[in-house]
Amino acid sequence: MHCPGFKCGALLAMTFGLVASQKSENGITTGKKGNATVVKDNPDGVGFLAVLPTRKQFTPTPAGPIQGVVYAQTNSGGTGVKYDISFKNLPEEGGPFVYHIHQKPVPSDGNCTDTEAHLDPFERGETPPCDPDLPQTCQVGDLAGKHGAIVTSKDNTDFSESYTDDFTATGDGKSFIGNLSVVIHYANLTRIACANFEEFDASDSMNMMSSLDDLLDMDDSYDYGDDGDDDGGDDGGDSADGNGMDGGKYNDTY
Ligand SMILES: *[C@@H]1O[C@H](CO)[C@@H](O)[C@H](O)[C@H]1NC(C)=O
Ligand SMILES: *[C@@H]1O[C@H](CO)[C@@H](O)[C@H](O)[C@H]1NC(C)=O
Ligand SMILES: *[C@@H]1O[C@H](CO)[C@@H](O)[C@H](O)[C@H]1NC(C)=O
Ligand SMILES: *[C@@H]1O[C@H](CO)[C@@H](O)[C@H](O)[C@H]1NC(C)=O
Ligand SMILES: [Cu+2]
Repeated sequence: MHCPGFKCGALLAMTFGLVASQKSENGITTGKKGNATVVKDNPDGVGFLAVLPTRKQFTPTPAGPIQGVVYAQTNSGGTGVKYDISFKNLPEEGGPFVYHIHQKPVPSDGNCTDTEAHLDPFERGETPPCDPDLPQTCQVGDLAGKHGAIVTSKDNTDFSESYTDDFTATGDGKSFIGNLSVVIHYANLTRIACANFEEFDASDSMNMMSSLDDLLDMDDSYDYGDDGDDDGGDDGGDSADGNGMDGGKYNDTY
């Protein structure tokens, strides 16, 4: 093809725009940077633990803070990451609850909004929702989308699950989770609670799922009964800035 330089540039930009579009020909939505890649070189023996704050949470829920851990460790053989998840005291209503790895850590004031959007290095975006049958087309951080949302009932407000996710990384790289955070949301996406991953070695002894209770016991300040029988609101008095976090104000869209 023959054309003056600046026109070729425009043509190239248009072509690139088309190639980089999120829709593939068969109607499957993928990231602007393609499908997520399977991470095969996760370093042996590396694990990260996120522990939800036991005394208060970003958006107060009627029964008091969700207690829980997400433990993420290199899967055997180095391909993918094994997740062991246990949440207790989820709200009875407002689900199915979703949870994700977000792209920023939680700041020291515990503000879940500041974790920003999901870990999404392939720029896949929010819509349409993740198809769990094609996890490589989903946002890397969309754990609930790929592995299932959380359903609770009056009789069961606990959740535990283990699975392997092939697309997250415990070593360096764009899908690295180690300095990031986990956020739990109501079905309407309001952020309820969040926690940072911290490096944690459980390879010696612990079975993470059975150690949740031990972990919570280790926190001497754990005493959620105090808040459980009040009006369910955040009683500003235990908030350092007296500013009380009112969940209704944070209608985040991630
Ligand atoms: C992404 O994966 C889907 C499902 O396997 C496939 O149809 C699509 O062509 C892939 N897209 C890219 C850009 O590799
Ligand atoms: C989101 O859902 C929760 C639980 O049902 C509710 O309390 C809250 O008001 C809802 N927020 C919005 C913005 O709809
Ligand atoms: C998180 O780690 C990645 C990879 O090491 C690095 O590129 C990124 O800057 C880190 N982000 C923060 C907020 O520390
Ligand atoms: C949390 O952070 C957001 C965004 O930075 C801010 O608008 C909001 O006021 C903060 N909430 C609290 C309770 O500090
Ligand atoms: Cu999220």
